[in-house]
Amino acid sequence: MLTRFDTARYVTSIADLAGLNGSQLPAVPEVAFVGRSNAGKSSAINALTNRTRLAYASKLPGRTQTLNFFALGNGRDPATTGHLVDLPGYGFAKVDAATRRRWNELVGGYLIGRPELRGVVLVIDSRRGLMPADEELIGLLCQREPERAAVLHLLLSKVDQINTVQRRAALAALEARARLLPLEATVQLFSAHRREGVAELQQRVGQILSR
Ligand SMILES: Nc1nc2c(ncn2[C@@H]2O[C@H](COP(=O)(O)OP(=O)(O)OP(=O)(O)O)[C@@H](O)[C@H]2O)c(=O)[nH]1
Ligand SMILES: [Mg+2]
Repeated sequence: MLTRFDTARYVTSIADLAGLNGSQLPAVPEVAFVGRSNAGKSSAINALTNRTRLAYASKLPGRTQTLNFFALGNGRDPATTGHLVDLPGYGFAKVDAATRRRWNELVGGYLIGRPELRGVVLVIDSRRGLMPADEELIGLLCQREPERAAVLHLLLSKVDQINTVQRRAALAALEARARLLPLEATVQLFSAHRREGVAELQQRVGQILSR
């Protein structure tokens, strides 16, 4: 059976907030993928949609600089019922002030103000854990109007790189942090390379899109 994730297709890349407001995108529920540069956002979207190159997974950090929209359908029905949005990464040291300002305006404006945003998948390299820049991003999400509150799904990525004890520790630390957040937050382990946690991610993203 075709799931909504199998029908995912690239729609458009948006470079600034004016472009977002002027876009002809249908107003359907959205889930955004955010995280530090190189955390594994694009790889997570590819794994989620059973594709190898839907969201281009780059080896160069900081490659994605636009909001990249992917449309989800409903089985064979081509009508768009939801969007996945791949956001530019942050926390990459070698970026100039102008790029940083553009990022703040675009991603901050999107996360705080986008009416269609239902939830955010925050991708965190499981070898590093939650970093200050991730906390700042969660802070942006917490600035949304209460009636437009979005949920957070914390994805501990690249768990193929750590052992069982480290996995347990990383999960426990993040769950402890999640419990203290002023928004609904869930946590899971994930590996795009080994396709671990793909079904769990599909289920959670599906739930968030149906909120
Ligand atoms: N070992 C391992 N490496 C991974 C995994 N997922 C992604 N990577 C690697 O991590 C690097 C970054 O992956 P991307 O998916 O491009 O990361 P991103 O967060 O989209 O990066 P930006 O778009 O630059 O912000 C690539 O070299 C991937 O091959 C994983 O599950 N395991
Ligand atoms: Mg990317």
